[in-house]
Amino acid sequence: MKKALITGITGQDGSYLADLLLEKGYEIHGVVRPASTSNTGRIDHLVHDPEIHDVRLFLHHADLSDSASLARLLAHIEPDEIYNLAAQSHVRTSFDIPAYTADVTGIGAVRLLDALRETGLHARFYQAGSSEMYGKVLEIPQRETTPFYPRSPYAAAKVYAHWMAVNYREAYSLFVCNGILFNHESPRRGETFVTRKITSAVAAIKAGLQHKLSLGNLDARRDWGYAKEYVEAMWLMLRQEQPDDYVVATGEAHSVSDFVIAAFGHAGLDWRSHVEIDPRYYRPAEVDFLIGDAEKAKAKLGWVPKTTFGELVRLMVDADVARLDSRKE
Ligand code: NAP
Ligand code: G4F
Repeated sequence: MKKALITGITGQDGSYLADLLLEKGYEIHGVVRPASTSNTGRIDHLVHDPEIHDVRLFLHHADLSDSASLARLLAHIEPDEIYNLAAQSHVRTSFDIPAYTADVTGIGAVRLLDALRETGLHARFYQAGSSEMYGKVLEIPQRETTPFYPRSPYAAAKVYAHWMAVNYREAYSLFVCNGILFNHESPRRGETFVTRKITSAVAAIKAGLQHKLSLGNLDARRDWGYAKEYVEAMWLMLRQEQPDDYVVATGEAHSVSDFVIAAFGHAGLDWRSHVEIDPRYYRPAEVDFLIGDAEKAKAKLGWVPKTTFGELVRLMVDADVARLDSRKE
């Protein structure tokens, strides 16, 4: 049985990746950062399954800011594959806590890479890179060869982690892949990211629990895909003969206002009666337009996106409506 270590297992992607790898027969080791309240909501369906928890899923306390905890874990688990998904992943927040973001999102990746090098294990390593690294884009669409131009402390930290991953691959012949993933969303998306903020508000407005939704820049355009499909691309990268870097994207861009219109429309609501602009949600520097070219992932990994933008919006709204309905029962 293959062993995988997942940092960020309590996040959106980590939870879907755990589902996928369990289906594929892996033994999973998840890094959970110690917290005073439970942070395992997205993996509770696994934690509460007695045939999975402590049988094929093991959770360990560690933190990307603590090298010793990471080294100890690697030596103890001896994983075959490592997926580094943990990060301070909120772009707006990174302007408020830039040094913390650099420490966790940037140097955290190096701590884990260096723990791998020190232990002498031959584990394959996935580093969660981001389309935010393209920032003020230098090419349309963005592909693996497009130069980076980060526009936030988060994006700068990810660029550092990306190049350190390349460096550890070249300097120490480690099997390290960078996935450059464009925005991907789901019902498990954190509620402060714009898509989930919109769909959870639509559900609350429909239920009569909320009236207004405050948003920032409605003109920003993103290449939005479905998270459940994107974690499969991570796994496929580690199946290749040679380590490499891949863009994962749909190749379609939509504005925040497109998302608003589709989400309110699906619920039969008029968005103009509910949405207001609050400059608090503007960013000191914005990324206006991201659109990816995932031809390399298609050609080498056989990965293609399946869920359309419209389907994604609808499945997220439906999930939030169902969640509120189940609370009423
Ligand atoms: P997410 O939902 O915000 O999950 C982040 C995870 O990192 C959580 O499990 C969080 O734990 C953990 N974490 C935060 N700080 C940590 C620390 N100091 N030590 C250990 N764990 C820590 O993010 P996501 O959307 O799943 O994204 C996964 C990765 O892909 C992130 O690296 C993100 O930056 C990157 N990415 C995401 C997207 C996207 O569109 N979703 C696109 C490109 C790249 P808690 O649960 O305790 O907070
Ligand atoms: O949903 P967002 O916060 O995602 P953002 O900044 O694109 O970052 C996400 O995707 C990246 C991949 O490119 C990841 F690397 C990163 O970890 C994260 O998962 O914002 C999307 C857009 C922005 O242009 C923002 O200005 O929506 C705009 N926006 C408008 N109103 C808002 C809001 N964003 C948020 N979070 N909240 C608003 O009220």
